[in-house]
Amino acid sequence: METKREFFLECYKLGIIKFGRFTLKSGIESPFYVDLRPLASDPKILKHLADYLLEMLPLDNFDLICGVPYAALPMATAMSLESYIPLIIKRKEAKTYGTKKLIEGIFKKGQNCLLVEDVITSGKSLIETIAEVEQEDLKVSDIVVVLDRQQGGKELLESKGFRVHTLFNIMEVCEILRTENMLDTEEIKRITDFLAGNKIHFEKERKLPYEEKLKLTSHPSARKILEIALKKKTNLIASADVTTTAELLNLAEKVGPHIAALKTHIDIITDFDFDKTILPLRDLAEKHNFLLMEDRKFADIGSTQEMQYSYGLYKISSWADLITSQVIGGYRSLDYFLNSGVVAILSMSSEGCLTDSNYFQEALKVAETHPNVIGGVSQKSIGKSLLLFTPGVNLSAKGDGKGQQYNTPDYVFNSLHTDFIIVGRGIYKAPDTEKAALEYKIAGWEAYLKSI
Ligand code: BMP
Repeated sequence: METKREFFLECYKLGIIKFGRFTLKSGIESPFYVDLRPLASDPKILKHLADYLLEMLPLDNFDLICGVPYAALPMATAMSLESYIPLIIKRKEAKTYGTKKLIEGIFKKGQNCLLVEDVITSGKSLIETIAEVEQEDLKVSDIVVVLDRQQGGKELLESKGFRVHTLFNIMEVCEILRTENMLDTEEIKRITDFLAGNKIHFEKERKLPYEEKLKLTSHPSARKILEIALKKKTNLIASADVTTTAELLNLAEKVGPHIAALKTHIDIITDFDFDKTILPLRDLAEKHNFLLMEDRKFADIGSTQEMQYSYGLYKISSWADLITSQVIGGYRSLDYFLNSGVVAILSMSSEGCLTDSNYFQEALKVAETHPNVIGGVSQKSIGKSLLLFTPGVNLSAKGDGKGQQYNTPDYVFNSLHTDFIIVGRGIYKAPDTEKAALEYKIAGWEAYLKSI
């Protein structure tokens, strides 16, 4: 392939950028006008463009490609053909008949979709597109753009946690044209002045630091976990998905110094014995200052949940600082969880799970209003008043071959405004569990500090 500069000059010959005085859609007068649609009419250029765009991207991260209509549709198609990443098509308006679908093609909930855009200006149309794609329960982490007009759109999207990859920006192409004597310095000055006065200004939405979250909650369990996070500088919850008491206690002892809570599935312990399992576990929690979170995922009517919570072998209410519960039984089904902070399951990390956007919104309403609920488990961001617990976090794996889908700590803190990460196999399956816990603790804390 030719160099990027040579490639730009080839593209420029197709008349994609014009200099002069142009009135934009917004009514503003601009000294340049960009229209990348002609690129699609030259197959060789379109193919090279697809290659240049693909070259910049971490391709393993994407399950799907989608172009923002219309100019980026041929670009996304060409990228799909070159990379074999399946294409989906976003309509500009939903059909008013038949399926009323906004996104066409074959896709599954939870898949990560790369967005392709021709030109980015304010970033507002991309934000709308992202919302529509997310509405279908797809994820967006990366956007690739051919030309950045350098008016703040890229920065706006980055402030919201998206990775924005751009092939060219306007000042860079002006410089290429100047050295080719195709643009004079006076014109470049007009462009620089225009850009200086036409940047969009935005407030970066801030993730609330733990100190501020503490001010928003009076629930003792929420306060405890926030205080531990601040004291131990950790937002890590280790998931102890092990099947014997010995393994559970061994793991708790090793990871204890690095975690804010240990999450149990107590019903998978084959040799469970209250005195031999729970009493030493509570001692370890005391010794290393972490909470116990029982991931029971209650999902019944209130009266049954009340019994499941306090009776049977496990007597969860007597030892769990936090419990997880579905909210499928409705608001009142949560009334009996009086000794532990409830973490409501709002959406799940597994492929094809049924917690669609409507379920999520309804579940969130219950969680936000019920006094026993301190937070939610979710792969999406939630309001500031609740604590967000995000499982499906792994520093190296993308999935587990059984439907689990992983994100990195950086992604979940930046994009979702997570408060606590939940890590299972990344720690307990590691050759050195203590070292792995420390690694996740550091990665989680650094990602948190970057996000506030
Ligand atoms: P791992 O990091 O090994 O994939 O473990 C994740 C843990 O979080 C498991 O205990 C699982 O039950 C739990 N979990 C999850 O993975 N996704 C959800 O949506 C909710 C969960 O509680």
